[in-house]
Amino acid sequence: MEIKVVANVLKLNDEVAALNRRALAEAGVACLNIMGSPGCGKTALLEATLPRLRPALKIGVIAGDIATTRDAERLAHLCDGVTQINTGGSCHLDANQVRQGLANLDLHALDLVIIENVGNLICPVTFDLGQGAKMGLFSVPEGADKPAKHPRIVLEADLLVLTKTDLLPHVPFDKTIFDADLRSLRDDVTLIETSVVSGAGLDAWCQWVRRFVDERKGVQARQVSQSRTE
Ligand SMILES: Nc1nc2c(ncn2[C@@H]2O[C@H](COP(=O)(O)OP(=O)(O)O)[C@@H](O)[C@H]2O)c(=O)[nH]1
Ligand SMILES: [Mg+2]
Ligand SMILES: [Zn+2]
Repeated sequence: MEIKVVANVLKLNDEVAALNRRALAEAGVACLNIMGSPGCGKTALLEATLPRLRPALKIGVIAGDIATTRDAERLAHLCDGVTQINTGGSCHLDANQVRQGLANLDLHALDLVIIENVGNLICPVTFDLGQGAKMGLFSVPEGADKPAKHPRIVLEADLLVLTKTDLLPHVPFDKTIFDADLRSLRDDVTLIETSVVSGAGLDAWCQWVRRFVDERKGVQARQVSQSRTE
């Protein structure tokens, strides 16, 4: 009985996620769902790179947190629209919350919506939000064993980022173990190593984002024209 209830919740979520995906496709907006533990550097990465990605890309942000509007406040002046979703205790965003967040953004004026998910590496991975790509963050001070302990994000992410590499000389972090665990889970995974302090990897991340937006818009345009001829 328990299992059936959980399955129904996820089924309903998936139906709303499909509506989100369709709304994004019709507006021609790519969407990236960023997941990582609390404090791994999700907002800091956006603060450091949104000014480089704009104005060429018009970017909206949906920030998910249990409480406060602090991330939205940090990002408001750096993007073309921001919505904060307070989950009121829930440890992940669901598709319905994102649907409300999307309704608060002027999608036709955007190229990309970035979702900063609630800081957590467990259930956010299981909730489809309608995104076109998932990105997982690990940070150096969390320790090298986190990919092995959180295999699902490694298996499902379109991009992984290792943040805070400026701290490598200062904290014990066995990069050999980190890399070996990643590769044993997924040989083909793309990993970008970043630091907002040294600036390392920020260009590579921006390049990845630009390419993702281009490719995603191409896929969406084909899907929309195909659905109109059906
Ligand atoms: N040394 C260092 N600290 C960082 C880096 N990125 C973020 N931080 C710090 O880590 C803390 C949490 O960052 P934040 O972006 O709020 O994390 P979030 O909870 O994942 O959004 C803040 O004190 C940041 O200044 C980095 O690349 N290097
Ligand atoms: Mg944040
Ligand atoms: Zn949760």
